Amino acid sequence: RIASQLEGGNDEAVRELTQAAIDEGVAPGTILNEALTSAMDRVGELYETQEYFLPEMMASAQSMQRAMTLLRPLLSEADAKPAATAILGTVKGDLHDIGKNIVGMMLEGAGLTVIDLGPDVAPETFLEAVKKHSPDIVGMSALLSTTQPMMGTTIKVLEEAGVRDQVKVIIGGPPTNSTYAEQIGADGYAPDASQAVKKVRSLLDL
Ligand code: B1M
Repeated sequence: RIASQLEGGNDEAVRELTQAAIDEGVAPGTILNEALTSAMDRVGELYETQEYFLPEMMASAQSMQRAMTLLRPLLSEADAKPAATAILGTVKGDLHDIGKNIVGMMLEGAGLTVIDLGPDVAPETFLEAVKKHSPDIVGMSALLSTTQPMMGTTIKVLEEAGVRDQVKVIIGGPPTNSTYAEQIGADGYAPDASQAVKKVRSLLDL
């Protein structure tokens, strides 16, 4: 029931059913993996087959986030370790953050811990965050052709600091593509949030 309400993006029902499951003693990790995460996978598939569009996907992702506020405090390390950690940001000079936020929601839906650095993130800020949080993934978004080169600059800064090999870097946003990702030495590109989840899973063997 939680999964089907999540697929429908029914915030209140997802929250109530999640609370009911917690009260009935269902393990938080079971609720996360068997109801919420699997439903978000299904939402990703529906988006890819164009049965769902952005509003539906965002509604489900928001329902997932609300359910996570109930579950997060209960998830002990043994019960459900986060699958991985991702740092996300829109590159320096670029204030567009709607797409990045959706990517963040979908990654959280897939069980990752997401540290969102916001829009207009300088290469040095990405670097500091990598040193501080030791993430598995660094995700960069750019919407402007004028800010897209910042992605390459950011990768160079990570390389120069000797931390590039500790993370996988993925990029996205309309001016980018897989050829560009290769050119700047990123590990992957995703055209949308659902593909971003797939790319992260394949890069990290999740
Ligand atoms: Co601006 N803007 N904007 N804008 N804006 C565009 C991007 C533009 C295409 C409009 C146009 O001219 N037709 C154009 C860019 C042209 C270009 O460079 N090629 C443009 C411009 C020029 C500008 C300004 C320069 C305008 C001006 O001031 N003269 C200015 C720049 C400000 C700055 O950043 N320094 C500007 C400002 C703004 C607003 C602030 C008003 C606002 C942003 C608000 C915000 O984000 N908080 C805005 C908006 C809303 C847009 C449009 C209308 C919509 C962008 C959007 O949110 N799309 C856009 C035109 C358009 O796209 N129709 C436009 C929805 C979003 C869900 O899609 O971001 O593509 P998207 O994200 C997708 C995928 O790309 C992918 O997954 C997401 C979800 O599926 N994805 C990733 C994105 N990041 C990813 C990261 C990944 C993986 C996948 O891995 C890490």
